[in-house]
Amino acid sequence: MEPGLWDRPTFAERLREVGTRSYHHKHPFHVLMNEGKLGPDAIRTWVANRFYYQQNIPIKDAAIISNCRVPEVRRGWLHRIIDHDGTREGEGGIEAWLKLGGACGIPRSELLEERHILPGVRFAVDAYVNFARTKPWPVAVASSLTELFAPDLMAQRLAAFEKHYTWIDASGLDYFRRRLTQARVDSEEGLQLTLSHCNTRSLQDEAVRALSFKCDVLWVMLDSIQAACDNPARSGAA
Ligand code: AHQ
Repeated sequence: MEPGLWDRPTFAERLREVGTRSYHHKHPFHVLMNEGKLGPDAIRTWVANRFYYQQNIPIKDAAIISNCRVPEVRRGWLHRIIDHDGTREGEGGIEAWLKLGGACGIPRSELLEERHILPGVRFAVDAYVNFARTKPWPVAVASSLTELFAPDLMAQRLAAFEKHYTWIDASGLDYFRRRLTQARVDSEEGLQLTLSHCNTRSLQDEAVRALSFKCDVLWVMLDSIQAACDNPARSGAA
């Protein structure tokens, strides 16, 4: 074994430490959301800006596939594009997010025109897509491992929306219900790929840095959204 190379349990622990420390479940905006303390405008600003993230997930995943020369890995990763784009018009996670927008009173056209996207959100999401385009595919896979921490957050969020945000039609929450299980499946798949294909200490270190970078992407998106909610006049996003 290469000197300094972490064994799988140690490598997995190093990755989990990043999320435990830096995942956006701790962000003040999510804390307020899960405590039911956000008003409708704040929820709508979050939904409208997160839509830009959702739209770009399949673009990011296609970038990973385009950089990967292992057919078995490409076959396994392909479902992520279909999960978001569906197999036909009106299906998939992006469509479910449009329905969430509609349930919050955001016209579909406004989401699709990216009418409310904040500069900080656009820059963070574009940085994530460019990261996936330019890094070795196992490192880009590692950046998706923020989803190891998503199921607990999704469960908290779903409970909070059902309890505190009853002005949003419950059918709009289908996306979160779907992610409860999908995030667990996807993150386990991503973890095994990372543990197997980041097979030098240098790639292991890059994978840990990739996960930290992605935690920053998610964190700064919420910083931008919270700042816009605190200063709606200046942001022009509401
Ligand atoms: O809805 C989310 C999603 O589809 C994905 C894909 C994955 C990736 O490839 O980076 N990450 C991710 C996430 C989704 N939802 C976020 C949320 O808080 O609702 C969490 C986010 C993630 O944990 O990376």
